[in-house]
Amino acid sequence: MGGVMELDQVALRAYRGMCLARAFDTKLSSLYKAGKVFGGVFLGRGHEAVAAASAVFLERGRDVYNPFIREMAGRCVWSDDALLEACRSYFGSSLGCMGGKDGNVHWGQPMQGNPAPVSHLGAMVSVVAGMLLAKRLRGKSGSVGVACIGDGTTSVGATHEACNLIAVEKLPVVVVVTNNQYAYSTPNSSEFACADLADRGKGYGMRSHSCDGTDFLQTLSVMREAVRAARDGEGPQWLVATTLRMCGHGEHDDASYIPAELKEAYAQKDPLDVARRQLLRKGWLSEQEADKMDAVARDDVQRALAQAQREVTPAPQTINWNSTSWNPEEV
Ligand SMILES: Cc1ncc(C[n+]2csc(CCOP(=O)(O)OP(=O)(O)O)c2C)c(N)n1
Ligand SMILES: [Mg+2]
Repeated sequence: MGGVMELDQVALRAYRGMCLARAFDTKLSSLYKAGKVFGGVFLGRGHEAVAAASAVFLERGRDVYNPFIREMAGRCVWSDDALLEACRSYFGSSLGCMGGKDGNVHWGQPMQGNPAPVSHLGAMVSVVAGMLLAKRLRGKSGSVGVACIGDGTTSVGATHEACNLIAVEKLPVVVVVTNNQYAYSTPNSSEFACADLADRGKGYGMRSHSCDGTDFLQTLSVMREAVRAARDGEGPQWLVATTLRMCGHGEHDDASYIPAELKEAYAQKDPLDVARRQLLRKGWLSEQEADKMDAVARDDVQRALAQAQREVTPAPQTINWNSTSWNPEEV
């Protein structure tokens, strides 16, 4: 999909996903603070450019996309029903793809190539590897898998085992590492001792890419090359995008451990603002169109939330507690 689209169309698709995600995050945060959401709320503020880029070069049905907790922008790019599915998950609609049994971000549609993420950091990287290996064994070629992880997740044993397997098997996987400089409250300096996370990919034998995750067009261009290389059979790719989580780990966390100067520096380069400026400068979007896109995104969020909240919640006595049935032979 992304491969045959012109860069202006790709960029607009990605930016629309970013607007939807930001509008969703803003609304969800206020609902959480008003006590209207049960359980945790996890946002992707500051991650929108890399999240949108991680999905925009993929095709639902052919490729494998594994977002994690901060990839709402990527989910919105990947599928048109993402907003409604996210609302259904948070508000427990039994019509959602998880039957209303999740509660926040662990939803997916494996039949479309989007396995539902589990909480255990790093565990999904091997799932993406397995799905790509299965495609290879069935003689299917041309598919790419994207596994989204964080800086902290690069230090988990499960990540290491999966990345080693991906590299040894030369699977067409792009491991997208969003380095938001913290794993919960632990800063990079206490997470790893190597100079640059990009070196970890080289250590596995993957080609390594780096970008400034607040720079929308740079992130798109680096991601495009990584996905192209994986799709063209050049082997696995490792991509590190640096940004800052412009919120707490979840909305229960005030992120007071992030120095004020760092927060201020990143507030000046909010990925949404940077993307808008870049699109205006390129002439791919006018001020009016950008404002309209924002307004439409806010309306879409209101509508999806209203619909999900009207839908019936599961009845614990009668529902089927097995996970949604799916046929791994068809994935
Ligand atoms: C194996 C495992 N250990 C610990 C946790 C608890 N935990 C959830 S998210 C998180 C931080 C993840 O940091 P990072 O990978 O940098 O992603 P970010 O939240 O910064 O986007 C931790 C420690 C977990 N879910 N799984
Ligand atoms: Mg992190």
